[in-house]
Amino acid sequence: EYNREQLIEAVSAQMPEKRWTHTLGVMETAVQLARRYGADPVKADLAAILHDVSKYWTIEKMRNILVEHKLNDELLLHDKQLWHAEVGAFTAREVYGITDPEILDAIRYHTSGRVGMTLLDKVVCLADYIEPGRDFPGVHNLRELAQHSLEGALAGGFDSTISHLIARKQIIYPLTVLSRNDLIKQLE
Ligand code: DGI
Ligand code: FE
Ligand code: FE
Ligand code: FE
Repeated sequence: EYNREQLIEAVSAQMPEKRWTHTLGVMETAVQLARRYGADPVKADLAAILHDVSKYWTIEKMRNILVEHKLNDELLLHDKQLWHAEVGAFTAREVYGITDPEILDAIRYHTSGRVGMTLLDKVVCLADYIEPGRDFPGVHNLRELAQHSLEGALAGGFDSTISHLIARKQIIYPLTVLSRNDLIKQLE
């Protein structure tokens, strides 16, 4: 069993310093958003600590875990950038002993989102977009929007990802689009 300090030590050792700084930003922002919107800040903090734990693992290691443990195999047909979320949730459970399904799902869906995102899913996914170290076109606007609309800001985050992928002629994982559409519906 890992306490919070041990978890931080173990997770930070698996990524370059810059990615750990990003993780610290996601932790801070996720806790703030959780307080604002009524999610559990302790769960938000834990999900944030672990969300990118597998981000710098080799493609082979991630592929092996996805195949060997029969995790979402549709992911294997899509961009490797998507794999660390599913592998991260698996690792949080199997290596770090996280059993809370809400925390595991927030890690699992932090990149693609999903239809019917929980409050915790939204908080972690939005924190990943707007943490203080992020810099992409429109991020200032999203930070403002995040003060009063969780779904509005998150939909804006997905719009930015999708626009970026389209501009670069990349394949969009269908769940990313479904998640974005679901958030737009929630805003109507
Ligand atoms: O891990 P982070 O960089 O903090 O952020 P993330 O997990 O939200 O996104 C990781 C990468 O995944 C990012 O470069 C954008 C990419 N991505 C997100 N959705 C899709 C995607 N790539 C493809 N090809 N398709 C998607 O739907
Ligand atoms: Fe990520
Ligand atoms: Fe994200
Ligand atoms: Fe991240």
